[in-house]
Amino acid sequence: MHNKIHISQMQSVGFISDLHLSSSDKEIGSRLKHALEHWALKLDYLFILGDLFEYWIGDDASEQCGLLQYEQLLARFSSDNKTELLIMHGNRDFLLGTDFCRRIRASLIPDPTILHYGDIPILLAHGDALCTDDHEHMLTRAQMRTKEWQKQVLSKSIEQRLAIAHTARQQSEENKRKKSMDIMDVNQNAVVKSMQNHSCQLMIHGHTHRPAVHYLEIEKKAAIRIVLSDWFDEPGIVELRNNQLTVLSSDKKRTSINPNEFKAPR
Ligand SMILES: [Mn+2]
Repeated sequence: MHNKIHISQMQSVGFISDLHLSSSDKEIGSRLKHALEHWALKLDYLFILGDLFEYWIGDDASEQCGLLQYEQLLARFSSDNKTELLIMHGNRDFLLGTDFCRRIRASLIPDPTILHYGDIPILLAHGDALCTDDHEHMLTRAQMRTKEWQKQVLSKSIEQRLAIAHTARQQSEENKRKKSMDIMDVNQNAVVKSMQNHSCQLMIHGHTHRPAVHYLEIEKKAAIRIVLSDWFDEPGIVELRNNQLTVLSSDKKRTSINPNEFKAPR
């Protein structure tokens, strides 16, 4: 998996994340179908920056989890259109694997990935790795991302894995109630460090479900962090086209950003 992607400024890119598709929610599925058929088909690249699914227990279990419908929707989209699909793991669907990606003709990209839009580097991440104040999440995350843990879990039966996912989701809901809002947001220092490490003045991520455009200063230069919206009420979409970044925020206002103002510091 390469963490650098180069594209020209002539090309168009879409960014989405946090759809949390599940068998029980048909509305987000229709929202995705509509977005694919009316918006995404006009793009050169569509980046899905994590948590496409509410949970994913292995590429062999999508039918049992009632997720085959979405898989087929994405597979059809890929075969009917020239848009390239790129998928990043979220903290819910980090078990998405190469089989799934082959079936929907997508490329799995690492978290983080640097998208070079001409000479503008854009840092793409799911966002949960930046929530460093949530020590519990960071510990679980580190454990679950090891090859050993994943191998062990994937060797269990689908029924056993479903039970594990069920418990994990219950625990996550309980933790969310107990933890303060601040703890579950990104840590500012972690954001700045990550952007500095990758020499990016522009970042796009999801995960926190707090859509916003944050202006900051890094290396004494203007920097910007765009947080993608979830899809619970409506599609959260960011588009990069003709040297213009457009955020369709949850209150339906469009924010336009000139990415050239956020070139690399050096
Ligand atoms: Mn997430």
